Formats: sequence, C-alpha cells, structure tokens
Amino acid sequence: MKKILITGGAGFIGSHVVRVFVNRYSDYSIYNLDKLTYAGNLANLSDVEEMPNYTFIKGDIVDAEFIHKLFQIHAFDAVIHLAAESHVDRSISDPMAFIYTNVVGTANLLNAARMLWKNSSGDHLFYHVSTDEVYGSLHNPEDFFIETTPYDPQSPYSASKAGSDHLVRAYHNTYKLPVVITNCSNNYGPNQFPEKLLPLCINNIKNNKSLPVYGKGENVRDWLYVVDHARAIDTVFHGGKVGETYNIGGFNEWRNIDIVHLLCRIMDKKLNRPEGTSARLITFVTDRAGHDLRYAIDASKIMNELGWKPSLQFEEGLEKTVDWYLTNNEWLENVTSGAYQHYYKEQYN
Ligand code: NAD
Ligand code: TDX
Repeated sequence: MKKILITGGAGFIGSHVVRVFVNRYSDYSIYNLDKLTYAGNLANLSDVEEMPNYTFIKGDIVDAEFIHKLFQIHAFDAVIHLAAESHVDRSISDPMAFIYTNVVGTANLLNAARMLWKNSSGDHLFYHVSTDEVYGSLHNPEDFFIETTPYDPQSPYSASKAGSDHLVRAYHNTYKLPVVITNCSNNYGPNQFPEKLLPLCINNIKNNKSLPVYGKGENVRDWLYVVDHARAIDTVFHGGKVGETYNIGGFNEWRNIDIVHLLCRIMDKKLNRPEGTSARLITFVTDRAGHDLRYAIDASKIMNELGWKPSLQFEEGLEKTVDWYLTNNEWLENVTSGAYQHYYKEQYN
C-alpha cells in the first residue's frame, strides 16, 4: 500500500488530482493536507470524502514542527506538492504570504521528506507542481518555453515558485532526494476560485457586472483543461524520470481579449441572451504591474516520452466549464460572499 501525501488538495487543481488518485488507485492511501485558506474548499471533494482510501488533514506547510511530526507519524512514501498561494494579483499586494507558503512551506516539506527517507531504500518521490510563469515573459512570437529555458520570474508569485523549484532541484542534487518537477500553463475548469480571469468573468456575466480586462487585453496565455493537468500529473508520477522536469501545456494560446470574447459568446448562448449582450460588459482597466506579455509552453517532452496529450478541444472545455459554474450556483455563491467582496472591492474599485 502506497501512502501518498497530496498538499493543497482542497484547492482548484489539487482537488482534481486527489479525485484522480483516489478513484484510480484503490490500493493507495491518499492524504490531503490543506490549510483551507480562502482558496481551499472541502466542497470541491464532496464526492470523495467517504472513500476508504482518502484522509483529510487540516494543517499549514509553513509550520515546520507540525510537518516534521506529520511525516514521522504517517511515514509517507511519496509527496505530490501543490499547496501554494497561487494568484499573481494577490502576490503584488501581499508578497510575504507567497514567500512563506511557497518558499518556506516547500522547504519544510523537503526537509521532512529528506529526514524520513534518508535511511530507507524504498521507492519514494517528491513531486513539485509548478508553473510556466517561472520562465518569465516571451517577446519573440516564434519562441516557446522548453524545460531548459532559463528562469526569469517577474512577479512575487512567479519568483516564489521559481525559488521553490530551485530548492527542489538543490535537494535532489545535494541529498539525492528523488524529485520530479512539472511546469504547467494556465488551467481552467470546475472549482477554480473566481479571482482568476475565466471564473471571474463567468460570475460577472451572470451578475451583469463589468468584465475587467487588464491593459489592452493583448497578453497571451496558454490554456489547459484542469482534468488534463491532473492526468498529466498521474502520468509523470508513475512514468516520469527522477530528477527531470516536464513542461505541461495545451498548445492553445489566446490573447486575453479574444478569450473573453469567446466566453461572452458562450455565455450569451447558455443564458439565452441576444448575441453581444455579455461583450458589452467588457471594460479595459489599469494593467497589472509588471504584467508578463506572453507565455507559451512546448509540451513535446511529456507527449513524446510519456505519451500524455490534452484530451479536450478548448471550446468544448470552456463550454463544460461554463455549464459547471451555471449548475453549481451554491458553490459560486458561497465562495463569493464574505471575504471575497472585500478582495473584489480592493482589487477592482
Ligand atoms: P489554489 O489557490 O486554487 O489552491 C491552493 C491550495 O493550497 C488551497 O486549497 C489552499 O488552502 C492550500 N494552501 C495554501 N497555503 C497553504 C499552506 N500554507 N499550507 C497548506 N495548504 C495551503 O491553487 P491552484 O490554482 O489549484 O494551484 C495549485 C498549484 O498548481 C500551485 O502550486 C500553483 O502554483 C500550481 N499551478 C497553478 C496553475 C493554474 O493555472 N492555476 C498553473 C500551473 C501551476
Ligand atoms: O481581472 C482580470 N483581468 C485580466 O485581464 C484578471 C484576474 C486577469 N486578467 C489577465 C491577466 C493574465 O494575463 O488575464 C490573464 C490570466 O490571469 P489569471 O487568471 O490571474 O492567471 P495568470 O496570472 O496568467 O496565472 C495563472 O496561470 C499560471 C495562475 O493564477 C497561476 O497560479 C499559474 O501559475
């Protein structure tokens, strides 16, 4: 029986990873460690909470003593580490939270894994889930991020993720800790907190509120359906080579303004509103400080070496996502009440 610690499993991507592992591997014990910050929500996992191979643990990865004891008690065989502060705009207003959780928290997990596994000959893995933002911004339209692209992070968020990636590699290099890192592009899909572009716009269209597009909307992102990312993590966890990095992406680049227009067309259709109704809500607002122009991932390595590929066409994935948000009204209303209102006012008014 494999004991796997998944951190950040109550968040957006983590909840899909937990679901994939709990449902696919009944012989693994899955432990989900999450602090339940504003972004963590156990409602994301209501369908797996009763499964016999699933355990939830509430706790903070920044608390070194707690993490050390947790590893001693449970003797995990592997770690899939997703817990993080994940929103770039919040990293601009509160960078220290990102440095504590993303850098110190990752270091605490690395130390605990190193202590636990140092005298063991077992089959272990420390898997760090990271982002394409560590590579910085692309300026030449022909360029893509590959696994050897030098790091050039530009925001406190991406710098904190780059710092954690460097620590993971340093522990492999120095202590031979068995590690793997994946760097993925922008995810979208069910359970994403409505501070991120797509769920924020879905919620605002539903409520006839303006759609804040930063700058001229010309920044480009590559988009991947979250379940395809969770499948990629499963693939790398089971088939990836220790010490390697794999880039994950959808070969699916969009300018922000184009993606928002596409979303508006889908929403008009779903809400039976005349075409053009949602697009009238688009409002260009002050640009994000230090806004990276373009991210684009070359995911050939994971595709060629491990046989993973995205399963969904983008429009199909976006329609599925919209359907999920329109069906899960209660989820959306719960997460957008209370503290969200304060965040929204500070960020957009
Ligand atoms: P999220 O913000 O939705 O979820 C993060 C989770 O981590 C939450 O459940 C939160 O409660 C938990 N958490 C935060 N601080 C913690 C702490 N100190 N201790 C324990 N738990 C804590 O994030 P997400 O979008 O699901 O991203 C998950 C991971 O994937 C992150 O590491 C992120 O950098 C990476 N990533 C995200 C994307 C994306 O598009 N969202 C793309 C590539 C990589
Ligand atoms: O209101 C908005 N208006 C807007 O124009 C918001 C929230 C965003 N944007 C722009 C900024 C980006 O160019 O849309 C693009 C996407 O923004 P986000 O959804 O905030 O994502 P991004 O900053 O690209 O980062 C995401 O992808 C990489 C995740 O939040 C990260 O965790 C991940 O590592």
